Amino acid sequence: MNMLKRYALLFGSFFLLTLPMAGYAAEKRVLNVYNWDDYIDEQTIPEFEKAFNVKVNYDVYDSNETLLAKLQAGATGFDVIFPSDYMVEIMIKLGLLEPLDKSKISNCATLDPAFLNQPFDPGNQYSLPFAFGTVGIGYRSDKITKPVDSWKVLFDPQYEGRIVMLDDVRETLGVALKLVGGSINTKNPDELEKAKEMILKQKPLVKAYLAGQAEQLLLSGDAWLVHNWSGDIYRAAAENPAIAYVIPEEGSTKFLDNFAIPVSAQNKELAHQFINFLLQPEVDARIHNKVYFLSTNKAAFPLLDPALRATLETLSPELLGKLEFVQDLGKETRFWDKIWTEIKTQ
Ligand code: SPD
Repeated sequence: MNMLKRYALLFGSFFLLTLPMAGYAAEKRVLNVYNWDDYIDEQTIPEFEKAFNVKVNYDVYDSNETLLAKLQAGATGFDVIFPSDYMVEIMIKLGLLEPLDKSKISNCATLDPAFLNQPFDPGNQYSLPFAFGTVGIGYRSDKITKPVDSWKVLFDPQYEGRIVMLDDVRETLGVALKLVGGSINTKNPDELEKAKEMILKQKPLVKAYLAGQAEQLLLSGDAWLVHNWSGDIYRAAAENPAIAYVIPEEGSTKFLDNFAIPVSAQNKELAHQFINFLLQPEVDARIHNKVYFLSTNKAAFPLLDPALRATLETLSPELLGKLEFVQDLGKETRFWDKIWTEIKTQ
């Protein structure tokens, strides 16, 4: 065999040997993330993909109930999800969440203890806090000249066609419950019936029930009064100073959205790495500066925009005392769902 043939043989065998490895390397690991609408900045996913040489499929939902329905329908694709407080509790009870291995999430040390160990997940066995917010009214101060300080304004016929309510069973019935003096976590059928009647009476005034993108209607001027999550309104207010956010005097809800890994996740190792990556203070601050919900990360707090930090100062102890977490209602949830379906279909 001459020298040339020997080299050709050697090169050929090397090529054949490395082919399967190259194929393996080309097949990237995939992480499927399912998050709330408008809950991340543009940089974090590409940075994570690059740092871990993986592909992230990122999809969004607009209610806890949609997320739950997907998981219950047997969706096995999600690796990281972001359920709120009461939904964490429901998912734990249904056996839908994987216990978190904190040894793989060293950045959880940066979390503010005030947001840890909540009643919906004592000891944070299944979830870690990601964002904190409130529910209130976003409004156009250039169109509404009266003071906006009560939920009653959302029932004023003067604003017919300019009102948007959250497409959220717990929040929208919760508004009516606050007005009839009930708790947003009531199981009392009489209170619920009264709340249903109020929301049905309000329905002809409502432009839309929306959970995502409602702030766009406020920005365009198509809606003047929007029942919504705090951060979504604060983002719109940063674009148009005529937009304001208020928590009505009757009180409202507060929420904590959390990282969690479904028990059916296909890539739990990478899911832990993703949570750890997002919990880096610089990454966390960048996300929250973009989405304008409050960070639960103590180390990220000094890196937040002063205007975002100032939104926390609006929550006086008196106001905080008027805010409730939505709680799991157990079997009674079905009465709420039945009423909500009646409202939406009438
Ligand atoms: N656009 C992000 C909205 C996040 C809202 N999560 C709130 C859940 C309240 N139960």
